[in-house]
Amino acid sequence: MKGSDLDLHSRGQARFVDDLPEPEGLLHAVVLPSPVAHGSIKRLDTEKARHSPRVRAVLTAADIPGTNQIGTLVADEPLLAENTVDFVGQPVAVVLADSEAAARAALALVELQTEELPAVLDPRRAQELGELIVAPRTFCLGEVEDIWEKCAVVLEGTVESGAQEHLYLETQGALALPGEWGGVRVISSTQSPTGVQRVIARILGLAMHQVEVEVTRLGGAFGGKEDQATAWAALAAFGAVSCGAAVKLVLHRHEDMVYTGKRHPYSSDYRIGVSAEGKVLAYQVEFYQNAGAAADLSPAILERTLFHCTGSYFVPNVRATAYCCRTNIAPNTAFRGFGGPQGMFVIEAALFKAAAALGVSPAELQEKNLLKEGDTFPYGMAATRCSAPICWQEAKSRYDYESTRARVDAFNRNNTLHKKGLSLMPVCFGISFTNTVLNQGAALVHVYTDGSVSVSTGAVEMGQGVKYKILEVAARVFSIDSKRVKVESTSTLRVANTSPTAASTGADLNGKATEIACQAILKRLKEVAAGELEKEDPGKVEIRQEQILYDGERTSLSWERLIPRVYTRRVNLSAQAHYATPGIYFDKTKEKGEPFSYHAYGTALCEVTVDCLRGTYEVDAVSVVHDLGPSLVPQVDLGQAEGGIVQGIGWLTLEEVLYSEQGQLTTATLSTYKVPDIYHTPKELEVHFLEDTENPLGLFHSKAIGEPPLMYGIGVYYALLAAIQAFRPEADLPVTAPMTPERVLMTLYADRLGELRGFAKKPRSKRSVSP
Ligand code: LUZ
Ligand code: MOS
Repeated sequence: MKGSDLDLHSRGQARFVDDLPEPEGLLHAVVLPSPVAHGSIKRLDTEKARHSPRVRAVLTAADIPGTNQIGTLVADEPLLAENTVDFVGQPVAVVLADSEAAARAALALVELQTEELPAVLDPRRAQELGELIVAPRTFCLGEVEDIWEKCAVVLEGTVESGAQEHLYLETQGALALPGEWGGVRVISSTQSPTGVQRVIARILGLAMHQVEVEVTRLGGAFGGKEDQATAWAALAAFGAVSCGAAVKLVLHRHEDMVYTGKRHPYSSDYRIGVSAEGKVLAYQVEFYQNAGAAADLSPAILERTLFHCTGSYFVPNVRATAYCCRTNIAPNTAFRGFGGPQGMFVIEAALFKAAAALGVSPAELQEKNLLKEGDTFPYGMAATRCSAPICWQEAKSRYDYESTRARVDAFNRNNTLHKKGLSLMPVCFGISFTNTVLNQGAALVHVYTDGSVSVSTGAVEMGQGVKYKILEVAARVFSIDSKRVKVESTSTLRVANTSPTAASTGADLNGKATEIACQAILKRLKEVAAGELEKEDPGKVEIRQEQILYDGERTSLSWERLIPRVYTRRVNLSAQAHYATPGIYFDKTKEKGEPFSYHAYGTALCEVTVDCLRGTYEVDAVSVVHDLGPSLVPQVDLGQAEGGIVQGIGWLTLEEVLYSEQGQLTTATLSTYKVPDIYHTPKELEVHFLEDTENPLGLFHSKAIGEPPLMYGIGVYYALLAAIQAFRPEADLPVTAPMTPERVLMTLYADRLGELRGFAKKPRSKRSVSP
């Protein structure tokens, strides 16, 4: 797309926080991290560091002028540690110097003594100890207890899913510039400008109007900057106001990996009951979420797990309980899917196991229980415009499921050292913030006298392309060339009270607000045009491709000629608009409501080949049918779908986050943490957007795309499990992710590990535990 951010990226001209021209007198901030997972602070002496060359200040909690609190949902997280440290990497002090090297050199001079306290890393252990961040939540539908004995098969199992590092290309960072009257302007790499603004105001004891936060673009976020960009921006602002100088704080990759939270690991127990005909009659599940040392967004993420605990299926009797477990690792946070993937992963395990017990394929069981129009979710909402069955059938026919099945089965009969696995993975994902209040967006649109258009919204561009959707909205409403439109940076001065750009809602909420603002201006343009043309009825004026029509006939007016006339007549060429998603609500006392505006649906067919001698594997194909409605910008939607799929595959296959027993992250480098590269993307990756569908609740009838495709990656996990099952048909395979080649190998030979030298018998090695 010419003239787009992509153009700037490929030329290296896109500016991120660390690329901004450095202001005069800039100070560099570096953070002193807690070296231990849990301890009480016995001594914190900054004297020597303060007197280190070129150091301007060393700030600790004691220097904070306002309230030392950054918690968004629960007030349980200090910006700088106060009496205890609760995870390795927790910020304890910040050093400000006129060079980064000087600041780093001074770090070693800060004297920090802690007395170690017992660290808990395992969420189940935390739950036993009563270390819950919020009270457990339970979603119920029907009554599971009466049902078990009516089932032909009742199975129980445990499922483990791992953490995931966001690995945005641009690490966390901010540049803070002190302003007049004690205020501050901050350029932050955040998904949540208002969240950053609110916390800075609190930390510094300022009114929010004293704090401006601006975001041009982020080099990726994936949820990692929904809540966790805040601390770094607040530290920079704190430094800037304390020293009266510009302050830059940008984390190094290694620091970013250690200091910031990740996707939550979950440990879960399920019980599933299925009739002889293959209908799931009851499902019970307990989720133990490893929240880390502070709430961050964990309670909301926990809630989204419950909302997605039955995946794309209708289950008449459900009891799902979730525990938000406090542990001594960095607070885990939002990550594309926001707990939904963890919930869906478990029901797929239950179906996989139940299918084996019934002697049918998982696909047969999945299909029999697939959501259809009018089915009720455990939270009481009914599935409407439910395209789950259409996507499922379309995926099966478009990608020749039956013949692929036959080919895979034949391959497995004819090969002993290679096995193929096939899976179908339906996705159903609720669109809206589950916290109803966040479902609002706003826009500010200006038309300049030369006919160019400036659009500001609450949406943050993080590489996902929301900017092109908003640009398209303005161009469509005005019917002008998109080259006339510019989508501006996101600033709390231009658009206030923004929700984070998250929950796949950025384009829906802010695009709708843009549409409303443009419509308001358009109405005025039509009135002026009618006047200029000496016609009666502004309703008969139309703009089509920059030409002004009256009653369908071309007139002498064009966009370029009309706009200056509007100005001359002293009519407002600007509009501000607000959009709030209608109809949604949720009653937490009953755990029932209609929390989502709509659901996104689709199905993936996944095929893998496992080398059963080595444990290595290839993802042969991921072929998707996805219901998107009419796409607003197809390249953007395809980019989101492909990226999400590969990221989902990475979560459950390659990406393994490990901590030592002392709570040190042992996978804090790119040599120990593997993300998918081009060689690990599926050899064939096809995404077909369902045609002829409409979503009256979405932006120009389209559907949100940011998160749902990630969950197709779950299908690759179960394809791998199917391949292993083909090698060991009798085994009861553990469901533990990520399914790294190492784990594949261990699972292939789990019954013979004693014979194989070099492998520990215990599935968890001594040095590393995965919480
Ligand atoms: N953030 C949030 C999210 O605050 N609430 C949500 O429901 C959500 N869902 C997905 C991603 N981020
Ligand atoms: Mo998010 S997981 O920031 O939509």
